[in-house]
Amino acid sequence: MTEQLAQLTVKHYKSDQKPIWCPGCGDFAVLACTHRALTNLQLRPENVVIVSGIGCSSRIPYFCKTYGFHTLHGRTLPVATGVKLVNPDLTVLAMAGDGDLFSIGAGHMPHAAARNVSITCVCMNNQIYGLTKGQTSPTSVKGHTTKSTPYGSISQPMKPVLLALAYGATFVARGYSSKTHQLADLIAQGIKHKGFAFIEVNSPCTEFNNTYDLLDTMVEELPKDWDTRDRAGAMALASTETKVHLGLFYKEERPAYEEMAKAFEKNVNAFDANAYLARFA
Ligand SMILES: Cc1ncc(C[n+]2csc(CCOP(=O)(O)OP(=O)(O)O)c2C)c(N)n1
Ligand code: SF4
Repeated sequence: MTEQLAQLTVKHYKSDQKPIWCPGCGDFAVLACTHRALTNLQLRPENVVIVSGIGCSSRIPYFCKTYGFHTLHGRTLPVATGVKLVNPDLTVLAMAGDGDLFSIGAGHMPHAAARNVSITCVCMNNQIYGLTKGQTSPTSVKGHTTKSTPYGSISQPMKPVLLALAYGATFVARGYSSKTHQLADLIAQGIKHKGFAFIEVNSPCTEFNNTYDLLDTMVEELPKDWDTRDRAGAMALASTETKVHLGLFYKEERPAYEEMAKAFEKNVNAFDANAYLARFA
């Protein structure tokens, strides 16, 4: 007789740790939406791993009653990739800040996306380094004045959605902490997606870069008839947009890395190392 599993509710995914973010921090909404997405998908908490780096946003695993891995600054994606490859049955989320993913960890995004490992990567973009008290990050706007750029940032801001598309991610979306229904839905879609799913979330830092009022005037839904199969069109929009478009930019079905690696396993097991090395003797 198959055991009937109890219906899971949000409380099954919430840990007993109280988030210690500042009041109004956008990351509260990302956490709530993650709980909601997992609940909507009825994923068993013991089959979910949330991997993070270092940063305010990277505290997320503490507040989830799933498995969690608070790793090193910038190393979110390689650790998440390892977890997924060792046990492809697990649902793996990689959740980190814009600094973690696009400064010190920037070398990992292209590989995770090109390989198409089934990881849901959520970038909590507050356009600042929150944890270290508000320095300029790779996504800070030009002219942004912080302790690290007292005369204003002179760099062009990186565009996470554009980069994810250019790197070959097969699911690319953007949400906003103030639009929680949409955000929970995008995270759930990302989890269901086979392959690398990237979701940029505009998640304001109320302490060092409170952009809620500005974002409220800038966000706009992608057009209803938006073609989510058009990578070039999505890249054109992401590189030229003056609004902050929300929704699913792009989605494509492509074999996932963990599946391809599995198919390769039998060759590895049949591999005769001695015979191979003898060829070079
Ligand atoms: C190897 C290493 N370099 C630098 C730091 C210092 N550091 C900790 S968090 C952080 C940046 C945080 O910004 P972000 O990743 O955007 O996350 P947020 O705090 O804004 O959520 C930095 C530079 C570190 N912990 N480890
Ligand atoms: S410093 Fe900013 S990012 Fe960090 S918890 Fe406070 S509001 Fe959130």
